Amino acid sequence: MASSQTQERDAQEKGGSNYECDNVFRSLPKEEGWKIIDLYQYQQFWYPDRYLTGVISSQKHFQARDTDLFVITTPKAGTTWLKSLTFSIVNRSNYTPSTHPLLTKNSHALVPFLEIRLYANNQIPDLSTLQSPRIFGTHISCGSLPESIKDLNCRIVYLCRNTKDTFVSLWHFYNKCGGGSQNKIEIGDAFELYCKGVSAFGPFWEHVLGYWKLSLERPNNVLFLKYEDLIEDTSSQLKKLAEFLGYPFSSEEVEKGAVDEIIRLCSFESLSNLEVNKTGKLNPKIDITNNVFFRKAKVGDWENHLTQEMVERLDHITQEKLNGSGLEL
Ligand code: PAP
Repeated sequence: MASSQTQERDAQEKGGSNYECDNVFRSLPKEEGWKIIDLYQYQQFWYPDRYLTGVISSQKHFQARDTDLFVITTPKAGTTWLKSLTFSIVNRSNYTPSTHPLLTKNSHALVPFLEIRLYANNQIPDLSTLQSPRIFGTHISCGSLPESIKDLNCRIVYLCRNTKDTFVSLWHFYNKCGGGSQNKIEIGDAFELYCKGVSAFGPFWEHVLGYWKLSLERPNNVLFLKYEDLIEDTSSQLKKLAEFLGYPFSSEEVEKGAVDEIIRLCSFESLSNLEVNKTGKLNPKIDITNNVFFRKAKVGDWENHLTQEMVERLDHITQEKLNGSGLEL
């Protein structure tokens, strides 16, 4: 049985003494298979216990501005990268290469998540003093976004990644964050849960499809990107992103190397070798260093981890789920 200290800590992480939230938790389906996190099913998606209160609190309290920009992803789609690129594009006139905030801060600190950071633990942050454009991140599913984001037609950049690499990256991530061996999850067990749609902010396919459909309905407000395209042709994807965000590169800037400079600064090699990303932490109270966000950054690493049977099964599910949508992953 959990000690009273553990219960108290769990309660605090979940937003604790708030009876309303405790009641919500009690009424929701729960999955414990990922070991390091318990997942609760809320509005058809699975949320890690410690972030669900942030989802609910942001739904209640977050008030968008029409100038806000949102970086939205499924976990492990390349969030850290896209946040770095977006922040760098929007703020490029404010910094020189030697004073750039990305040199000393992880992009999750510069582009905070609504549910994981700002509204976590039932906090209600005062975001009214932030200068526009404010840039926020979230993994919240399309249907559960705080309403004002869609009401105000805020600009959303959504990034997805092929199912197999996303799964492998997620599995590695939770094993790295897990600490002791008691929290390690076998790849086969993780795979079974993932195929059932039980993963953080999953089901993966429904998450992607929700934003894919929104991008078709509102092409001027939702830019749908793929990690593989970003890797293959970073330069043209970056220009497209800048255009969409309302910060296009002039030809003079391109000639002077502004695009290449951002690509270099935000590259995996550059970011992963910075001290802040090797030994720094987002939360000093939690023993997880920023290097968990940097592993291989390769397309097709799934080949090193998945059996033929797993590949066929995941491909089959992906095909079935995306059938008729016009989206290929
Ligand atoms: P998050 O959703 O939890 O924030 P996210 O940043 O999406 O995590 O996922 C990390 C993945 O992006 C890692 O992929 P891998 O496990 O297959 O290696 C990580 O290596 C990759 N990544 C991080 N930074 C970059 C970057 N600058 N360029 C390309 N890929 C990156």
